[in-house]
Amino acid sequence: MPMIIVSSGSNLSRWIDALKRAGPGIGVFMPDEIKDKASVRFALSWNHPHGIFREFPNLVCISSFGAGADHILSDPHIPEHIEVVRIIDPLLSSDMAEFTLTVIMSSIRRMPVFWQQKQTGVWKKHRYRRITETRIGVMGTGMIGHHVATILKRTGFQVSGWSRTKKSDPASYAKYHGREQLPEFLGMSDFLVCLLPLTPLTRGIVNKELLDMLPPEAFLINLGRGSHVVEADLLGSIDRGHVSGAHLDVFDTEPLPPSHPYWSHPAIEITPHVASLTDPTSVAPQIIENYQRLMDGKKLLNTVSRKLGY
Ligand code: NDP
Ligand code: OXD
Repeated sequence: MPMIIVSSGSNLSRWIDALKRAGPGIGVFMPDEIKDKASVRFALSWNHPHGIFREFPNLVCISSFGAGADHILSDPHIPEHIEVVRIIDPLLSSDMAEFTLTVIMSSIRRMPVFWQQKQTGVWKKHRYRRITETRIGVMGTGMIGHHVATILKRTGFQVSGWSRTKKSDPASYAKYHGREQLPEFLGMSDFLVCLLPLTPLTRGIVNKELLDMLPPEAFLINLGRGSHVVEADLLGSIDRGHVSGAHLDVFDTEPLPPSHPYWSHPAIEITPHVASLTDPTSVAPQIIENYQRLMDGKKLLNTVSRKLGY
C-alpha cells in the first residue's frame, strides 16, 4: 500500500530517501503519481493545498512532517474520522532549546546593539543583564516547551512555565496553568517565549491585553506560530515603549512579505522559521512505525486531538 507525501514548497527528495531507508519496500509517492487513489490509507503532509486529500477516499491517517499539526487541522475538507498524528523528536526539543538560549543570550549581552554600532564604527559600552537576574516565561510546556524551560533553568535563569492543564511532576521550574494564573506568570516574564500550538484558544493570544501584563521592557520570542501574535498590538506595544522588542521566527504569512512593517522595525529580529528544523533521518523511523501500525490495525502514536487542536 503506497504512502503519499505532500508539501507546498519543500524539496521532498531528502524526505523520500529517509523514508525509503527507514521502511525499505514501502512505496512513497507524490499524489499525482498515484493511479489507484483508493489504495492510499496513509499521507504525510506539510502545508498541503487544502482539499487535496478529497481525492483519496480510503485515507485513514495524515501525519505532519513536524511537531505542529495546525496546517492539517485548518483544512476544512478533512473528515473527522481521519486520524492526525505528529512528530515528537528529542532533536526538535534540543534544537529549540539551543535556539532559545542563543536569542536570549544575544539579547542580554546586547549583541544586536554592538552589531549595529559596528556598522557605523561606534565604540560605546552598554551594561548587560546577568543570567541569574533574568526571568523567563515559557508559554506552552509540552514536548518542546518543557525541555526548553528545563534547559533554561539548568543554565541559571529564573524560569516559569505556563500550560493548559496543571502539572503534577516535580517542579524543576515554577509551573502555572490556565487563564486564571496567566497574569501572575506574565508578571514574572522579562522574556516571554511562546511555544504554544496554534489552536482556536491560542490564536491571537499574544494581544494588547497580554502584552500589557508583561513587566516593562519585556522581550517577546515567538517560536510557536505567527497567528499567536496580533501584529498591530505587538507593534503598538513596542512603539509605546512597553515591550522592548521581539524575536519572531514564525509569521502569519510565510515567507514574510517584503512590504511587512516587521522588516524595517529596529526592535524586531526576524528568522525564517528555523528555530528547530525537523531532521528527516531522525524522524523517518517514527513515521514508518505509524504507517506499519496502521497496516497492522494497531493504535497510532503521537496522535493529535481533533477536539483540542493539538
Ligand atoms: P505539545 O502539544 O507537546 O505542547 C503544547 C503545550 O501547549 C502543552 O503544554 C499544552 O498544555 C500547551 N497549551 C495548549 N493549549 C493551551 C492553552 N489554551 N492554554 C495554555 N497552554 C496551552 O507541542 P510541542 O511542544 O511539540 O510543540 C509546540 C509548538 O511549537 C508546535 O505546535 C509548533 O507550533 C511549534 N514549533 C515551532 C518550530 C519552529 O521552528 N519555530 C519547530 C517545532 C515546533 P498541556 O500541557 O496542559 O496540554
Ligand atoms: C514544526 C515546525 O511544527 O517546524 O515542526 O514549525
